[in-house]
Amino acid sequence: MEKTFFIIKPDGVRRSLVGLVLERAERRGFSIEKLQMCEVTRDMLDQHYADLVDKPFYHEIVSYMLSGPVVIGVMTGGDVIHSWRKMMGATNPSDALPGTIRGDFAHASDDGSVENIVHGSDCAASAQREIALWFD
Ligand code: IDP
Ligand code: MG
Repeated sequence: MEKTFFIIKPDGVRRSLVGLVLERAERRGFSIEKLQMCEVTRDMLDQHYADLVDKPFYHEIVSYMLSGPVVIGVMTGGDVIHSWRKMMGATNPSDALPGTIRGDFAHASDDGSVENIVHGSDCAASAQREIALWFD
């Protein structure tokens, strides 16, 4: 069965949206295979977002992702990688459609940060890499 890696980011935990996010996944028919609350370290974040560390906005990602505890997990199901990305919605909450997690529960910030509640692996190779990084 296909697996994807997800994070309920600090804003999701802070706003008590953990149950709601997991419920959406489970209602869709996906199974939560692993689930853990944790504090992200700078080192883990740099590895997780290795493709973004050189971006000018990376400091925004760091202060956002280190601003509080997160919930990390693995979920399984048919086409879960692509389907979970669709359920999350567009990266920028301004572009995220109603009906998606980001479109229903996030909005654009005015300080440059992009706080969007959830992460999901973007392809099979990322899912494999991220699951190994966070759970091995
Ligand atoms: P994704 O989470 O939809 O896959 P990515 O482009 O992989 O989007 O970016 C990772 C995360 O970095 C985003 O979810 C968001 O929190 C943050 N981010 C992306 N672009 C920007 C930006 O331009 N400014 C600030 N933060 C950003
Ligand atoms: Mg991404």
